[in-house]
Amino acid sequence: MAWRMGLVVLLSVGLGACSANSGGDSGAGGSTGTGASGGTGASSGTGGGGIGVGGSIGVDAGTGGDGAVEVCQESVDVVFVMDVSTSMGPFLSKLASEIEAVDQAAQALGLPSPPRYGLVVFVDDVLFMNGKQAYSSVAALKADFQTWSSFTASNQQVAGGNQNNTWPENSLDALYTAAVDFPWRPSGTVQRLIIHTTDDTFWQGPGTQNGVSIQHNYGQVLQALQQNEVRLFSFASKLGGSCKCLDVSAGWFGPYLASPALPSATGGGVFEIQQITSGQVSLSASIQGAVEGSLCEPYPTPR
Ligand SMILES: [Ca+2]
Ligand SMILES: [Ca+2]
Repeated sequence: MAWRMGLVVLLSVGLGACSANSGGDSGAGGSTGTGASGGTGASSGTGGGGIGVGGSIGVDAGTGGDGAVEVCQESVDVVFVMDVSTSMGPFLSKLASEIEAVDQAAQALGLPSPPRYGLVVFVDDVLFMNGKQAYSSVAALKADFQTWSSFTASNQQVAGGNQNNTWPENSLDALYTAAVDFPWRPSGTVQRLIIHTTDDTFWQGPGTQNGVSIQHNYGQVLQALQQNEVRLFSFASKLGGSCKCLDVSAGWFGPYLASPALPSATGGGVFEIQQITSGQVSLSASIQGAVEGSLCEPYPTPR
């Protein structure tokens, strides 16, 4: 299965990535040798350069189409970043019921190591579940999805109390902590994905909103995703606010001010949450597509 998956990717742009990875690996190996024999600060500097050179050689070989067949194998880390405000109950219960199918589909790809999962929940405040660590089992992740699905009826902040009486939620701080604080495995061998949901717009930090400190702004979140090579897949809404008539698509479906949409700028994607909750589009198939479509793809160069 991994072979077939690898080939599909190689036909498009995967060869460059795979070659770059192997080039980078050998470059790193060589640099270790240089550092060991030289044993000076200058040698370490040379070694660092070697990694870069190795990577660029690999890319050249890939784009040159030398016909070499390499099978790229990558695993996947997925952090779910979920809006748990009142209207999100149906989406969360659907996710709870489909997460095992999502995991089984990922396992069936024959990845080098099993997928790992993390969970961040937010309203106006943010909570990184499971001590910011990967879950030890899909059953434990599912149990937390069910707990937070029930929580949505409370209309409270995730820390409890303080009713959520504002329409924007804190997607930005939630995405930031997921990008920066999750113990992602190395990006050369593992794709790093965030599956994010919200049905409204977001607070732009810094500031205080609904009694909660909002810390990060849009540009900081974009940078955190890019620096950590994390792809963002968002299940978001185009219309929101109290009337469900305001345009809340900015940042998810299109640019926010002068900055590109976070999903497209990070090599991810965006889905309309209403199509998921209405059953028009399969949630599990959408997440499977995000995983399979990301494997062995090079992370986009920030502009
Ligand atoms: Ca909301
Ligand atoms: Ca709010």
